[in-house]
Amino acid sequence: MKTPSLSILIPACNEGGAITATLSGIIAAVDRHEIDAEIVVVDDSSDDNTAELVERFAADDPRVRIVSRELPRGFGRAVRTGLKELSGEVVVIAMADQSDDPEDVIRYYRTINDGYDCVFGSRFIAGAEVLDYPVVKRLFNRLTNKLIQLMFWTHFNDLTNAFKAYRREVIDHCGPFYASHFNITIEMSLSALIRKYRIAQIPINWYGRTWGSSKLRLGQMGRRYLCVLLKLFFERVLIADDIIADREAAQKKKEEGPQGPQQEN
Ligand SMILES: Nc1nc2c(ncn2[C@@H]2O[C@H](COP(=O)(O)OP(=O)(O)OP(=O)(O)O)[C@@H](O)[C@H]2O)c(=O)[nH]1
Ligand SMILES: [Mg+2]
Repeated sequence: MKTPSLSILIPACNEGGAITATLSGIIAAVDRHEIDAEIVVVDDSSDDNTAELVERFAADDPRVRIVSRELPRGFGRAVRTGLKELSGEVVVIAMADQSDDPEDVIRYYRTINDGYDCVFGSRFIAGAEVLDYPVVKRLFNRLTNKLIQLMFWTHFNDLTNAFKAYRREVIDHCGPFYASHFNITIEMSLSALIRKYRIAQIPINWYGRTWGSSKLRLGQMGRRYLCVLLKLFFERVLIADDIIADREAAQKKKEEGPQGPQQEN
C-alpha cells in the first residue's frame, strides 16, 4: 500500500458516543482537501462499543484502522503504541471526543508542509474559539502552562494540549517516550522545544464534550507532569548543547542521504 502523507493518531477509551462522528468529521475534511491520510485509533480495552464502532467504520474505509491495547490503560501508552503503527511523514495526534476541529488537522498539515517541524495549536491566542471549557480545568491549565513558560522560557502557551502535529523525524529523534498518561504530551512537545526544532503556534478551536466523561484526573496527574517537567528542565539547563548537537548531526545525515557526504573531485 502507498505511504500516506498524513497520519492521524486517535487514542480512544470509552468514546462510543463520539468516535463515529469524530472519524466522519476527519475523513470528510481530508476528502475535502484531497489529502492522502491514514487514521489509527488506539482503543484501550474500552468497556463500551468503541472498538466495535471503529471496526465497523474501518470495514467501509480502509484508511481507518484500529489497534487494540490490553490493560493497563493510559493515554501515553496508547500514543506510544499508535506511533509505532503510523507510516506518514506528518503525524497529528487528535482526540476521539470531537473536541478538536477537523479543519485544524488540515491547517496543521499545511503548516508542516510550509516548512515547520511541529505545530502546536493554542486555545489561548487570538483567533481561537473555545466552547464550554470547564472552569477548574482552565485554571489548572493556565497555571501549569504559565509554569512551563517560565521554566522553558517560551512563548508557547498551550503545551499541555495533546492535539499537536509533528514531522515524523522529530518523533523518531526525540523518542523513545516513556510517559504513560497525559504527561506524554509535554514529554513530546518539550523534547522538540529543547532541541530547537522549528515550531509554529497557531490558533485552534476546542469544543467541550457533549457526551461521556473526562478521563483526565487532575489530582493524579500532578506528580506525573512534574516528573517530566523536571527531567526535561534539567536536560535543557545542563545538557542542551549535547542534545542539540545530536539533532544537528541527525539532520545533516538525513540531508546527505544514504550515500553519505558527496565527494568533490
Ligand atoms: N487509548 C486511550 N485513550 C484515552 C485514555 N484516556 C483518555 N483517552 C482519550 O484521550 C482523549 C482525551 O481524553 P479526555 O477524557 O477527553 O480528556 P480531556 O479532554 O482532558 O477531558 P474533557 O474536558 O472531558 O474532554 C479522548 O479521546 C479519550 O478517549 C486512555 O487511557 N487510553
Ligand atoms: Mg476531551
